[in-house]
Amino acid sequence: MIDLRSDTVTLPTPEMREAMYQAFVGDDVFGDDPTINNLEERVAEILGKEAAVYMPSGTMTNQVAIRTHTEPGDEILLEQSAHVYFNEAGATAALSGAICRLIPGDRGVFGAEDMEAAIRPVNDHYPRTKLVCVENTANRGGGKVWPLEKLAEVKKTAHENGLKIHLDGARIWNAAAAMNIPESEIAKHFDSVSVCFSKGLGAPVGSALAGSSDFIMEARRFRKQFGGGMRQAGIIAAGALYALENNRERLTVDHDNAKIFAKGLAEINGIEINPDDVETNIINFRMQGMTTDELIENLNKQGTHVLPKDSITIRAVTNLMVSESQINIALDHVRNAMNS
Ligand code: TLP
Repeated sequence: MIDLRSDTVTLPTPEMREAMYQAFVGDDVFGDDPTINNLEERVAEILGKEAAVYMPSGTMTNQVAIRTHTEPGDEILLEQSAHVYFNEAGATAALSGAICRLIPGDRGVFGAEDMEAAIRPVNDHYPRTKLVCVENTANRGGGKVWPLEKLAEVKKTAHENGLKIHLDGARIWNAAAAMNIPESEIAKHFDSVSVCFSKGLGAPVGSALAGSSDFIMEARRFRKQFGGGMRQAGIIAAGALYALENNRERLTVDHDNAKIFAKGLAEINGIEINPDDVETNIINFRMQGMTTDELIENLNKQGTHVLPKDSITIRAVTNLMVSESQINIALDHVRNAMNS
């Protein structure tokens, strides 16, 4: 099976399992888990932040960040395809009572002017704009990487207008690998940063939220309120720590495989894709003469698995379980399907 549905499908390797087996653990709600403490310190160090807190999922780190930055009735600004808005089950409304205002963007990336235009003036009738969220890489944008100058402009405009700025950095590792820069060069543009270990890095569970010590102290309170306080979770944090130390550099392999897949797809009759749009490990493509459901079913039968992004677009995600030779087999499967 060639599983390109997501980079969340990766399974722990024997070495990662060994690290998890060996992990020292304790009750993390009392701050007693040495493995989680190590992980949190290491994440803060890598991102150049004062502190970090471990949580079960990227949805939780994003939503705890939003709850910590806002009060019910406040407004947050995000690009129209943001995961926080699109894929988190309405959590912003349900858990923070915050409303989302969507900014137009190009594959997940927006400009400071469009963001500034969406900030509400002070007026009793309006919600208070409190927070802007950025996603890097942009998932629904096909893994697009934010240029650093754009991040700097958005941060400057947000801070000039009294807004906080949060990064959904589920795939910050891919963005940093693609640009060949340390993650802290991206994270420095944000007040809070959410990162995931269970996507491209290949750990089985977990995410972290990083920021100032005061912010993280407050976020720990909301993690507890949202039910995210875990006990001897060093078992899973050890997988995350292993992933952090061993699987960041190899992400360029996934990016190279994504390019090979995109270029191969572009040569297949009926497939629409611009390989230049593929900057990291996510490949979005469309096709003619076949619906997404028909193509997915045909590929499933041949042993390649992808997901629909929407009713006309397919998403494939390269990951550490898929080799270059399997990418070439997956291309054969698409070719067979389009010729059937
Ligand atoms: N993304 C998943 C699905 O939810 C779509 C995927 O397969 O890509 N931020 C971003 C940018 C994400 O892509 C995801 C997961 C999350 C947050 C949420 O992470 P989890 O699944 O750990 O809650």
